[in-house]
Amino acid sequence: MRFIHAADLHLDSPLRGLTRYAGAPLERLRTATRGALERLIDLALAEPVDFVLLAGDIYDGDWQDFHTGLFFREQLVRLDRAGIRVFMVQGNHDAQGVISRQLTLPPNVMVFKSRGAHTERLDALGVAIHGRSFRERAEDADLVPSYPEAVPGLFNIGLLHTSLSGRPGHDTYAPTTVDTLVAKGYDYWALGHVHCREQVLETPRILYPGNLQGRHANETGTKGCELVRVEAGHIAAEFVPLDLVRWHRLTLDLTGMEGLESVGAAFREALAPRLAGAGDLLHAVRVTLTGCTGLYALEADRPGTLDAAIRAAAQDVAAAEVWIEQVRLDLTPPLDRDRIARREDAMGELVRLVDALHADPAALAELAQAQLGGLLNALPPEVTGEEVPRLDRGADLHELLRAAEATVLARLAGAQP
Ligand SMILES: [Mn+2]
Repeated sequence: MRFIHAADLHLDSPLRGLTRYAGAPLERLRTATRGALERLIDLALAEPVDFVLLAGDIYDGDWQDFHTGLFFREQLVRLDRAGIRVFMVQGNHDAQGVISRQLTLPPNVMVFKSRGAHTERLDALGVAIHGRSFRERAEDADLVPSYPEAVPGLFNIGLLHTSLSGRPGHDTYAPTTVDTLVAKGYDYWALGHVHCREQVLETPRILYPGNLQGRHANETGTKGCELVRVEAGHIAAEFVPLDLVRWHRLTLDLTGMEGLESVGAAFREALAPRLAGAGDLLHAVRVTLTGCTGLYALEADRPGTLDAAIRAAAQDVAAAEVWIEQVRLDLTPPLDRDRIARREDAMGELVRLVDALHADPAALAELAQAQLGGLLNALPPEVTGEEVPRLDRGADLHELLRAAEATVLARLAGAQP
């Protein structure tokens, strides 16, 4: 018996904030969630598997129009023609109360109801599948107590969208505990909701496959589904990558580097191991440059220099297609702050002022509001995503202040004989 366990397809998930990057491969990013689903269906047909489990968040939210639903349906029809059944639950993103339009799904597809959990028996395969959908986005109750008891003699699978007892970066929905799941006596808990693949427990198998396709720089690494084989109650599973765009975060320490060539070389060296074995992928990379380097002065003098150096290095990568989503700078200039603070010139005055502001959060907040409040309020919503510093967050203000100091110090240092 073979089946596929996938979750969190988030079909047609909008490209939050990406449109602001000139030269972004928008079409490939936009269609990636669909392409990953096509690959999932290709895999199901090629094996072929006996059935496919989808553990919620098929959709990212209510459809803009019928195209999203029709695309999903079209892929299900391919499985229907091959006699492969699909069992699915709805999660917080595609709960019944969230999706306003309706389509009748092909006869091979079974969507578990939200009214209560129930069981689908596949006696020929010796399988019982238990599941329950979300009625509304905010499902606060533990759904597991409503799940039926395990059917003796069958391989029991629980299909559930849940945050378990909480996962960083994921909202709490249908919370439950590992102990509660284990106590049900099922053989396999096919979970959804957490976008990072995680095997929670080996026996019984409790697993999040992660989402099918990463959607932004917070969803890094290989994405795909779980291909599960069961023989005489024994589980042998493998993770199968299905993503078309793979997100990476690279942090490069430039400490001691003086030339732009060494920055490019360091980038290519750090990226190389991430590119192995995936030739047709687009790699989307967010780069953060850290460390103490004299290159800071070059960047302060000609802003954009380091960003361009990284993009140039990406052009030279022949082994794969690489797109630099963003280059973030978290550099410190090679200056002795303590010594500068004792000086009687403009640099010394600046460092003392900055120290005073770091020590007086109220004054810092007031200054930031006066200098930046109007600007931040005027930014269009596509710019003010999670990445924009928030004036009501002290940590962000200290970060801004450190960056401002570094820029001004670099300029002052550059202006000195
Ligand atoms: Mn999700």
